[in-house]
Amino acid sequence: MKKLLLAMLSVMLIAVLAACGGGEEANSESGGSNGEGGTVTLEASNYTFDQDEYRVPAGDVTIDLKNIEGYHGITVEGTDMKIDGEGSATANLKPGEYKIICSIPCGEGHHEMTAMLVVE
Ligand SMILES: [Cu+2]
Repeated sequence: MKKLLLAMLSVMLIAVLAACGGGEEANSESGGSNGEGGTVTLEASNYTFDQDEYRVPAGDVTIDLKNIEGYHGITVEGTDMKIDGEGSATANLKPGEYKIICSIPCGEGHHEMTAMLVVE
């Protein structure tokens, strides 16, 4: 009788351990900096970006920059993302608001060339 009880206990213990392991896996997939991320496309012209605000899920965020008019680049404050002219950059971003600024002195409206990257 005692042996049966012991066997039942150990089966329960294994079940509990397995459940815990599964939970941890799920957490590491959905949590922190390993979110889905995404790509945003910025179109730069003299002297503005095509949107004031770009929204993207947290994780590996890629920015594609296109120059529609003039020659512009971007830096994203608080990250090491930097693009001169056309191209793309990727960084792992946590939720927050990041200011995008034109990195190339492109003309008289240069200082107004800002936009917001909202990472959710
Ligand atoms: Cu510019």
